[in-house]
Amino acid sequence: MALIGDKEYFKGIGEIKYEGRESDNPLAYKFYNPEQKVAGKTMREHFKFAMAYWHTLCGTGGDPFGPGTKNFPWAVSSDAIQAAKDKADAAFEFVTKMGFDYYCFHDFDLVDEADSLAESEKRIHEIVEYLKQKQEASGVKLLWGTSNCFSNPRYMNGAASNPNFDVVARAGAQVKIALDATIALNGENYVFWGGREGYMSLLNTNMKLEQDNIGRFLNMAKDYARSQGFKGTFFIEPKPMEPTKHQYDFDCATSINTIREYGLENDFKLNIEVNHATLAQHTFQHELQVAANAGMLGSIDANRGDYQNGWDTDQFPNNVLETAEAMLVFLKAGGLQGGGVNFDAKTRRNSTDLEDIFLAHIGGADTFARALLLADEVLQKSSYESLLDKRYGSFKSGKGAEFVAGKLSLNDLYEHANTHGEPEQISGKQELYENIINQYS
Ligand code: XUL
Ligand code: CO
Repeated sequence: MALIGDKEYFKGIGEIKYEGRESDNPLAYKFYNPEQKVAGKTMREHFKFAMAYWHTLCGTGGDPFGPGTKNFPWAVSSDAIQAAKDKADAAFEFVTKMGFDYYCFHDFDLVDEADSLAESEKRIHEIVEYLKQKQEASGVKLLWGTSNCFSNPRYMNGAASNPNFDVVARAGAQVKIALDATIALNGENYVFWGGREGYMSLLNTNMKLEQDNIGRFLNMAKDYARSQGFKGTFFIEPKPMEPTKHQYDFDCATSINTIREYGLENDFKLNIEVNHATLAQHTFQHELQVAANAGMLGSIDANRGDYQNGWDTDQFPNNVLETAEAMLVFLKAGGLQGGGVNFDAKTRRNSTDLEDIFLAHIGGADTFARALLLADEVLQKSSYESLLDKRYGSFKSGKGAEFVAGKLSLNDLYEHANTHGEPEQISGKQELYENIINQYS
């Protein structure tokens, strides 16, 4: 492989190809066929699959009960820049071998943060120059960049929502540098996930000031990026909790309110993560639908949670039927606006072979592909759409249509109810809808 640099980290693994569901090759796609057209677009275009730098290259499997278990061969140099370059080599080898077109990063996934802001900025500049070359050589692109304003202890009380202005300013400097990096790498979007933007106790919190400060901060970031020629979309990534108890960007509905309240609706959309939806007690498809209704279905962080526990396990997607319900929303909304499907997911702590990272991403891509095919078949071939249409048929004509057109008053409803007697009992037919999904699986 000429494109991947001098060293090869994933030895013995070549390009992952589509071989179809009859294939027994674990290192092949069974359903993700990048050039196959579904509903007018290739799968590659629909999904814009991306690798997440943090899980795939940085996360060695540490948890509160023990250290990391994964010995990444790119994480050996004690020189920060050399280590960053090795990691970049591994990243581009991986993305290229997967046949993906995109990657995503936090600033300090790329290179370790230094002791001072100035030195950190220097390091980021250096690695960005290197990444530019890697992008050019491989054709791999940056789906989105972001800044990690949650790991460093200085952000323990928040970043943009910190009660201390000095910390807010420090977060601003970090976002400026991350925006510069994203723009230099032709990043297509920029993400804000507010892991520490929220509170642990209302007793010590001025919620109104903190939220207004976030609004000011996001506007500043947007204005700066636009002044530097950034044409992409900004995404807020909702999450209800973890690490903070009450995160301000709780779910899509809350985040849409933030976007509208602070006048950001022309520039911001949502990046929706499966496990964040479930932590908010919603389904993923619910969150996609809320975003789509607001014209803000921007991007997806693909993963899944675990039904038996209540935290962000970030497992790779593997539930076809659930993902198919999400793909119904996805297709009916006309896909994503600007974003793609980023695997914000990690292999388990005891999955220690480098090959496991490939198997995990193959499984995730196949789950989305199979779900897309299923959803498309349901829309094309089944009675699903006509059933749904019929369910709301009463709004198509007569008084129902006048109601939708805004032509009725409450008195008109009163008159209608008085002349029509007890409404007919009409079944919701949920089981029939569920059976239709199953039929095409
Ligand atoms: C955390 C999470 C983040 C964001 C980017 O749960 O999803 O990795 O995607 O900061
Ligand atoms: Co995420």
